Amino acid sequence: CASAAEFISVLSFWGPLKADPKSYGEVVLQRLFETKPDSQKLFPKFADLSKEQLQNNPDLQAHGGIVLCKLTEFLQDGGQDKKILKDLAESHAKLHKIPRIYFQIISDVICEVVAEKIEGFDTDAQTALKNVLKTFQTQMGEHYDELGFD
Ligand code: MNH
Repeated sequence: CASAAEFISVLSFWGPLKADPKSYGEVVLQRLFETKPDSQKLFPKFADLSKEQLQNNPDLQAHGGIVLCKLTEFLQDGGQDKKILKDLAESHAKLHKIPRIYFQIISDVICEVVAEKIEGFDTDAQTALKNVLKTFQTQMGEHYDELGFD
């Protein structure tokens, strides 16, 4: 589990992502779909779109913004308020039907994108982000267990 210091370390370089969630979220989703094309099929809105149609796509940018804002909320809360991820796990398991393995995949993508785009993101910060996203996945996994979903 990530320490409070690790949440603070991640927040110390999260400013650009908090300020521009749509742009970073767009890159994360595009990279997710490239890395793991299966993941695109899990989004009814995006399943049938070509790579070209995913460029400068306002829906993709909007959804990227939604994802990044929720992640920022989790970071700022320090993983304390269990309800944030309980609600997220419920919608993703029951409504969107996203197997938990995809949270591992998107976490790796987020680490990769942040390492590329954020200046001064050193190895300590990388480890902190990895651990914080591990905490995110663990907590999501506990809710998935309760819901009896893969
Ligand atoms: Mn996801 C909707 C946050 C990872 C597929 N996601 C939402 C919503 C939020 C959100 C917030 C809108 C509210 C809700 O339905 O609960 N999602 C996240 C976060 C992560 C995440 C913070 C991880 C980080 N989501 C994923 C992954 C997938 C996925 C991984 C699939 C591979 N999410 C969806 C789908 C929707 C959604 C599908 C519904 C989109 C729509 O049609 O509007």
